[in-house]
Amino acid sequence: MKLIFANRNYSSWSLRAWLVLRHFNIPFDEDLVMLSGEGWREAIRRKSPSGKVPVLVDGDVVVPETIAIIEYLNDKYPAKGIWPSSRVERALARAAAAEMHGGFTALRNAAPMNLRASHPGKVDPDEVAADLKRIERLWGDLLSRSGGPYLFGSFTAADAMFAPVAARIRTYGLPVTDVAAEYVEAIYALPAFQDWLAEAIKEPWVVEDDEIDVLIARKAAARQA
Ligand SMILES: N[C@@H](CCC(=O)N[C@@H](CS)C(=O)NCC(=O)O)C(=O)O
Repeated sequence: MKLIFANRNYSSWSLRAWLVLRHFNIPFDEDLVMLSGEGWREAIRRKSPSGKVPVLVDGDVVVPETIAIIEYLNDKYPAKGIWPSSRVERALARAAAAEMHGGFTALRNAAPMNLRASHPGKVDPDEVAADLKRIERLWGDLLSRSGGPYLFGSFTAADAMFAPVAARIRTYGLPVTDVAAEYVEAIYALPAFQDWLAEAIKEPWVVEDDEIDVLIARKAAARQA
């Protein structure tokens, strides 16, 4: 089995799928593609039917889309506990994952994942306030239900889905409740997350579209135009 994924520093969707594979000790090979450089989009399109990563390749089976990858892994390794074991908790976990997949666009656009960076104060809190409020509520409800440290007690795919949000909160020093801040620390404490981070910070590549200083400069130029 092989996971095709992009720059560890920037690729939030790659991180999610990779965390599930690594945390649940599923053997896989890695195929790293770039999100920058000459012809990068075409290079991804040659490997990915959707033109996006991550993509899981298992023999003849080619699975794009993070949620589909997680479900494929859950079907293939039902004993691993990728989703919570109870039906009710599985429903809540899948709902949280779906909400993450389809939403929080203000946060995702205003605060791109950039693991090696530290940019406190560079994201306008008003731009992300509504998304953060919902995330705090969602995390708070699930953590008080489970007792933590992860959303359903032990780490599941729902946590993998939110790991990039935890990283954004840390990188941009976003103001969150103590409960949410503690959950961010729990994500950072996960050995699989630390493994990814250790490689991410070594990467030399810069993706300008995901650099907050570039985005701030572009906004200022647009205002002046
Ligand atoms: N809906 C996709 C989103 C994947 C995605 O947007 N991946 C980004 C990298 S984090 C990508 O491939 N971008 C390349 C592009 O948009 O051309 C999923 O759930 O996996």
